[in-house]
Amino acid sequence: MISNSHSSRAFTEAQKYIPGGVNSPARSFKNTGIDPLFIDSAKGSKITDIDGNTFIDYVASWGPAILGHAHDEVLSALNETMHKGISFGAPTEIETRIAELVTRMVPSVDLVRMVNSGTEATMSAVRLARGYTKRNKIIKFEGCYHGHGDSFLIQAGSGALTHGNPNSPGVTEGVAQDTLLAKYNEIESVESLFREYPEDIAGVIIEPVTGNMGVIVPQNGFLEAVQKLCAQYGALLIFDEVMTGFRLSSGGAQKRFNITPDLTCFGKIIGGGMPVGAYGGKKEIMEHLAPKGPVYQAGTLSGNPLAMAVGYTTLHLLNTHPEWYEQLEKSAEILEAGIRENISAVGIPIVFNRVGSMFTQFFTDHPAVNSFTDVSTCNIDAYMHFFRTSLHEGIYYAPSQYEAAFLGLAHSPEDIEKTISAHKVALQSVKQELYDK
Ligand code: KE4
Repeated sequence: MISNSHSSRAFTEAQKYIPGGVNSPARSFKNTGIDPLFIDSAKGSKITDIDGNTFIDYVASWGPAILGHAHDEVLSALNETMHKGISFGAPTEIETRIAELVTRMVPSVDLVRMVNSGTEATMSAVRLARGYTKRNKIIKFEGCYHGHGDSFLIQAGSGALTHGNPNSPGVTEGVAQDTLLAKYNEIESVESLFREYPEDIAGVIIEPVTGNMGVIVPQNGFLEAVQKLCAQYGALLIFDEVMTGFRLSSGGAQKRFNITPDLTCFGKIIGGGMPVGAYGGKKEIMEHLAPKGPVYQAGTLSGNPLAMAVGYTTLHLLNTHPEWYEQLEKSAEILEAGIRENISAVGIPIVFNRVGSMFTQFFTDHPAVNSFTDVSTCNIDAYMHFFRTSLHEGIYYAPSQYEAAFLGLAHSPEDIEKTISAHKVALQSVKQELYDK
């Protein structure tokens, strides 16, 4: 076990003032058997906790840190901007620059509105879809997570799934009745909802590659079939690219899969780690937003200049270095090959899913993991033992089986080599503790 006395003390202190001692349940390390690590600093691919333990980081702030932590050019952009003031509550030109860049990187986006989180982006996109179509219902998929907006906390993934409350108390019947549930990679489940509610569905919101029940890859033609149903019934296709945006390519999953949604939600990378979300899409739809149109959405700190400076610099670097996505792909292929070699060498049942630089190791003897039902076959004890042993070996994965791991541009060949050897040690420990007994 790692030495974590300072984190434990800090956790005890935090719980006096913060519910559960954390400002987001996903970081609570619940069910891991250890107290959450309190972080002191991070640079590049490494993160260091207040006990002085340094880890190779695959959480990457849950996705934003694709450039690596505390990137020098990002820090200098922040430093330059902050001396001019922090927030004005008035438009600034950096907001226009990042908006223009987003429309260039993601061609399906004619207009984009900045908000402060992925949740705000998805909540607002759904309100816009309802206002534009004058319909009430939305379709989401079991196990997908779109933030903590009431409409989404129905069979939600990520922390809601990890902590066993996929249907959160506090969400009223009135709201829940307008959220219809489909099954990821099962197009029949979408078809039957459209047949049941042919004129009531405002939109279908989907993670084009899921990350919040672990990484699940859309199977042959699934996304295209969803898009076709949306067009057929007059519903909007909303891609939640909070996690996949600017990660799976410079234009996100929609560029990788060559699919054009009506609306796209962003978060994480678009802010480079600062609190930024955004949603955008066709001009004809987006112009229904206030002050241009009647659908209201607002925010004191939306487009905050510091956040925009960090987000713009992050996107600008990614956009001017397309070769970096090839580098990410190559690194991820090397990591995958090492992990798969360990899995067969150690001989415990694991399904490894990866798209680009996001991946999940599902501790299940199921032959494949392509659905929420498949995910439910995972051995959580095995994952948690893997997680704890990996920490001991200096590797920081998500404290949940239902999350993605993220490779970044700062992960060096040496980091990957160390990750593969640590991975083997962790698998051997899992085998010894949970399979050989
Ligand atoms: P935020 O409100 O947390 O910025 O974004 C919500 C959100 C929306 N859509 C997708 C696809 C997401 O993955 C998220 C947030 N992801 C989780 C991790 N899987 C955030 C971690 C947390 O809740 O602390």
